[in-house]
Amino acid sequence: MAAPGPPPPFLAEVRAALGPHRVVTDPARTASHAVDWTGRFRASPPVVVRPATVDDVVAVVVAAGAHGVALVPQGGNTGLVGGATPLDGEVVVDLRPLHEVRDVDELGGQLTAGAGAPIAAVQEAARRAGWAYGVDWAARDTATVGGSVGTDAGGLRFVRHGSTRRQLLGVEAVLGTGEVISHLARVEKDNTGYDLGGLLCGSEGTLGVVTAARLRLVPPRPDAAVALVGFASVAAAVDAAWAVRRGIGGLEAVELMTAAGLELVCTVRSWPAPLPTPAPAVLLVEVASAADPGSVLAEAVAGLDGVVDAAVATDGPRRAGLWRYREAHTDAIATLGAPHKFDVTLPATELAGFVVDAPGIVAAVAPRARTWCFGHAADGNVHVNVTGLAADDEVVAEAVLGAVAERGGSISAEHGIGRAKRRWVHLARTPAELAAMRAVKGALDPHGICNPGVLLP
Ligand code: 2HG
Ligand code: ZN
Repeated sequence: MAAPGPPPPFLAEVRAALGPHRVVTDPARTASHAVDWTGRFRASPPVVVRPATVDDVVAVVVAAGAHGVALVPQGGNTGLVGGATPLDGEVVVDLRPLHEVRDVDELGGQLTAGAGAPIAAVQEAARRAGWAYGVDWAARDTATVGGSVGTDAGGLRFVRHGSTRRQLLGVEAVLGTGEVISHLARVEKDNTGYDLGGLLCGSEGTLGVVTAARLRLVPPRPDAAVALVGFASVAAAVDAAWAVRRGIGGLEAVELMTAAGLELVCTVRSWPAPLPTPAPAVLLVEVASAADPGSVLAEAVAGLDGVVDAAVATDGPRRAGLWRYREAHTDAIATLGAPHKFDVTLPATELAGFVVDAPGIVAAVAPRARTWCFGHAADGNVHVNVTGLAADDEVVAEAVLGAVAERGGSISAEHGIGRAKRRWVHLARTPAELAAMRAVKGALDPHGICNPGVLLP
């Protein structure tokens, strides 16, 4: 049965404040907001509000508090854990109209981006100012700053720059109370009290609606080299990721792929195999050192154990040509049906064993499912994707997340908890930690209207 929609007085108040065209109820126009990127989480077409200003967001939150209407903030809707899907009849707050990138500080390397700005727009604004933005992933053209802050997105360059939280100098947000906190100051070093931006980062919309972020930029590194390195075993590739992390200065990325994933990508895209010699696992390594990164990389690869083949690219198009094998994984896997996604992190000593064991852990409880492992090897973060499961299957999550916890890992590296992993949060946080989170939520979202279906069990 479809969840009931928001009460008419709420709609009337929001229409009066935002203008009627900013409250969309036509199912033909709202259906795309009802399903997450994977297609696994599907709701009835929701009511979608499209605030154009921070005051609009305040009006929505205040009306929601008064009428007990739950809200789900949404940006590019590229999330992978059902964290922005209105499964319980929540009103979707579409933040894409707030997409302005402004107040670029060319000298200090900072800018302010509206929650609806795509990551690629931030990267482009940074480039025009002579800087770069340190967070990047394949969905960059669609994924937004608000979603990146909401999930504390990590991405492909975490090993170099850390996750979104590390880029965040402050946020502007409408808390669940309806109050606006705005810290978009231009200073970089500032330890005045609680880090409210850091707290909202990764809170998945459960404390308020982030409307803008002040972001730190990083020096550009146009001279880079990328290597694809084939290894004789998955364990050798993972071990090499740690050796690379310790041994190479100027490391930008270390990405793990397996033979199965690469074969799927090549089949779906009709691409040739990336390396002439077949290898059970391949690492993509990017280096951007000041002098001659190609030589630095070639020398480092020559010193690694278990290498069966390697290709190094230094010019932009060939580097992009190697990267596309990694970036195409998510889309290629999606062609097999809605995947279940587990973005887990393992301690360094456990990563290789876990990646080797993962297909067996899945097969033991779901013999017909297929398991795809890839990810950010030098962060200890592997993406375990499982296809061929019913949307509501929980047996595989229980097995995979349980195995991760047993090995001292975390069940959420960068996609957030959302709906998909909510039942298993206790594997990664103690009762005292969860109680502290609930206390924070109670203070900042006293009416319980901010994305109540996610994160906290
Ligand atoms: C990536 O690293 C993203 O490409 C998506 O985090 C991972 O599709 C996935 O599971
Ligand atoms: Zn990732």
